[in-house]
Amino acid sequence: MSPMRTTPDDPSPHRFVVVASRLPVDRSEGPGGEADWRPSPGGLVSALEPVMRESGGVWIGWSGDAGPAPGLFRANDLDLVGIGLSAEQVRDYYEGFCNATLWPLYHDVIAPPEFHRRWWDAYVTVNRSFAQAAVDQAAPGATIWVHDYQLQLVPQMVREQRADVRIGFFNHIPFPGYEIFAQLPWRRQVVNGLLGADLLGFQRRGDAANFLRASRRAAGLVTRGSTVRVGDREVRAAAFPISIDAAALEQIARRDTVRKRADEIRLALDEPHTVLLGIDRLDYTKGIPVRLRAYGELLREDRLGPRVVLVQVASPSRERVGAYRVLRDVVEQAVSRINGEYAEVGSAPVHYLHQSYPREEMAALYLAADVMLVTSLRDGMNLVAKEYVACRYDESGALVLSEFTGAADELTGAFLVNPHDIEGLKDAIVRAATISPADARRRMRLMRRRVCEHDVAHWARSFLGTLASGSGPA
Ligand code: GDG
Repeated sequence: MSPMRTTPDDPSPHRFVVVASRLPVDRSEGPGGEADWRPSPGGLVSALEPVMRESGGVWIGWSGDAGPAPGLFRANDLDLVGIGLSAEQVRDYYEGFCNATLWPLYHDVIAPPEFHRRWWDAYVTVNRSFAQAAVDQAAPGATIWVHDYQLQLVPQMVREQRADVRIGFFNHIPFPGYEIFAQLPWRRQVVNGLLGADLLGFQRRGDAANFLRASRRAAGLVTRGSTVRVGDREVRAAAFPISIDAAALEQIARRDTVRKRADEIRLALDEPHTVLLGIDRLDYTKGIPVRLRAYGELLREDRLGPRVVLVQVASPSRERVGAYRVLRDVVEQAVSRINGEYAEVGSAPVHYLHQSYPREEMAALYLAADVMLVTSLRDGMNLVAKEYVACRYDESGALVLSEFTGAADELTGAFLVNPHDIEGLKDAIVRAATISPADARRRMRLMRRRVCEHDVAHWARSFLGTLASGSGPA
């Protein structure tokens, strides 16, 4: 797909503008060295694509590489605007302020956040270029939907220039308690940046409550119920739990090829009695080390029987950030220790895959697993838990789920755990691995109903409907 550039003097006809850290396409080199854009499938794109098409929308984002701004182009039948980041901005804004300041701070300081004034300056500059692109693209009275912690200053920066637009913001990760948030030297600027929006969406009610408290404490504003008064405006902060395209994923899981592949996976694992599965970005928020610790102890205590296997997909993530390199070593040492102690020639108790897979392979893995392990120490939602449920159309399987995920509020049929409590985690894994088919069905049915009814389209409709009406969520 080649970019079709529109001329720079094009009017700005877009009534719907998505501003997200990343573009919904990946860049590769065409045969002549020109940019070639391929769709990068993801929940957000499939949720927003219909709205984008209906309302003549545009998506503003970054390609993921350092280099000049690709500007306005068309790819995959969507209008896109690529923001350019220099190598220094990638280092200071993306790897620095986003991934080494905000990410650990917003995940309850599981890793220590670093505060550097140079990184903050880069954050302000990059947020300004996203905001300017939104201002340039928005038609009079347009709706602008800004996403995530990388762009928290954009709502205010847009509002300063455009009083005519409606601005929504959705935070995909947790919003921390005030005692933690207060560490941020730029806490007031961040709160004020967000308060440029008309509606602020969070994953859980607790996140919205934390934000309201931060508005009082860091910005000295008055809140009433779920609203903050900002001059003559009222800003609402509420929970809109994100979800997945459950029907599309179930369709993939039902394909003959995918079901056959699931059988092949079990065969390749030597037909174990129980397959445990973990699928995560290799991130310290996901609780992979505690999971391995619990599993290793269960093997030592022989509580899962001899024919058990853990498949752990840890897809590569943020490999240039120090804490992620350390985590990789910790995880890989733990895996080799368990395999060193319990493997036999030809079979290993942990299959560790530091790779990324196509969606079909992911669906086959979900189908092949008896027990899904989600043990995040902190997670805004955790879509993996919902994907597992969507794939289990025969209502079998069991989910062990950390109570520190947004998904725990909705997936009440899971075995909920405190991942810091290793004994509790071990008991939950044993109960999930030895569940009766009738109990599994009852729990899975409950979870499937929730995930199928509250899918990602429902999430987008509910957020945009609330933004349009200016009233609270249903
Ligand atoms: C953030 C928040 C919130 C993973 N490996 C592969 C692959 N994946 C896909 C999964 C899932 C997605 O990536 C991961 O989503 P999560 O929700 O689990 O976590 P984050 O990436 O941390 O996302 C999180 C989310 O935003 C949405 O608001 O839920 O709390 O942290 O969809 O399937 N997909 C493919 N190959 C892989 O190897 N194809």
